Amino acid sequence: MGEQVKIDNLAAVVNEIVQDTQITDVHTHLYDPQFGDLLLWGFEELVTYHYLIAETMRVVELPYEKYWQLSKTEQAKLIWETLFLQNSPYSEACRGVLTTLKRLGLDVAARDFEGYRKFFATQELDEYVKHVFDIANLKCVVMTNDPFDDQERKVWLEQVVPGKIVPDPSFRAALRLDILLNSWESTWQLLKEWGYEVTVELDDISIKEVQRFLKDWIEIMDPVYMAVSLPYDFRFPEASSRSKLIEACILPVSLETDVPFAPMVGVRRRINPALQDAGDGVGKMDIGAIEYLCANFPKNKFLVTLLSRENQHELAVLARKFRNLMPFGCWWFLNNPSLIDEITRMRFELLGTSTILQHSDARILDQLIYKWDHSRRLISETLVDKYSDLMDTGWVLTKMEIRRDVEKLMGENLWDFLERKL
Ligand code: FIX
Ligand code: ZN
Repeated sequence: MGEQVKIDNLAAVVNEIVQDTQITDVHTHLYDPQFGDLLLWGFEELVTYHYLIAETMRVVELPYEKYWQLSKTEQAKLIWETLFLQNSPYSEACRGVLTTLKRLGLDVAARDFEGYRKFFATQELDEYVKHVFDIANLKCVVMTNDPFDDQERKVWLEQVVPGKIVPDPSFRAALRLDILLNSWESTWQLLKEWGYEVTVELDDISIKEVQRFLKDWIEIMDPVYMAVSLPYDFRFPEASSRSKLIEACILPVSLETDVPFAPMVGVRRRINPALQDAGDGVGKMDIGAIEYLCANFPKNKFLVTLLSRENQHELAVLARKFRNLMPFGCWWFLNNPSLIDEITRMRFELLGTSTILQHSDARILDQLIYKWDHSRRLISETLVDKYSDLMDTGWVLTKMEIRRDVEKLMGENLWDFLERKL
């Protein structure tokens, strides 16, 4: 039966296990350091995270275009002055910077902008990556890999394919397909340039050639999944190139290669274009599109996260109906303590242990430290409540069972889902 847990040390046991469990971070925008300056890291990158740009530009009078003309250091100083010194930095993105500094052993009370910059400037990147992974206690992170990004495509084709660099297994790939699926009317010409016999009309030959394009990049990247960010008004099926590409190319190749399809739905891209990456908004999607995919393609696997708070409840209910649907993460505008708490509780109550609770969405390496510090605390608190309710019924719980559950929730559910035969 294993060592039983008593109610009076439940919190300590759960917290120890949640802290000790290595995480698979299922969605990030990080890169293996061998990919060069695609990997963002360091104090100025931390402070100029697009979440903090949005928060700063709310309160300064500076015109947007003037902000973008500043140097990275000047941008960081403006954000630091505005959000951290002229206001208390308790927004989640501000707090995150300070948690990261604290976990790196720096004196947060000093408010020492120059001192923090100097600390990061003295780090040796490869050692520092290991240090960040150790602090955050990560098994691996999944990148976001876009074959349509010129700089990234060059690394894959000129360095990875010829074996000049061997990707670090701590950085797994995800084949990102926004450009293919959301802009086919222009993207088809790129594929043609690259030697794929496609036309904008997506005739039979084009369908086969897009499938070949997908399989070529799956061969190159060995992705954990194929992902796409889809707008809040995504519909499926519908009379559109995107719908045809998903049905005739993505889903058959996903089935053939056993690489799941990961629709991430709910963005309203660039509602304020002047804010660039910080200018995206959120919209509630019609969950019927996800339901149609799960119901009509029962052999396909779908990893799904949705951006609207209301959609996350609908997604959890849908996951109760379809074993080929694995919900993941508290994405973007949901990655805040109040909403992580609400969504995590709701998932425990509706899905038990059969979900992937969180991803970091880290764009900057150092963010792994705070995003996982904050989420682990919330997951631990929520689990203590759930186990306490369970023990209140007279159920006897062992430490081994808690460890088993936490390992599933923090990553094993992904790997099991990938292996599962539907
Ligand atoms: O589409 C995505 O992967 C989003 O996560 C990003 O576009 C977004 O800017 C982000 O980084 C949110 O955390
Ligand atoms: Zn993302």
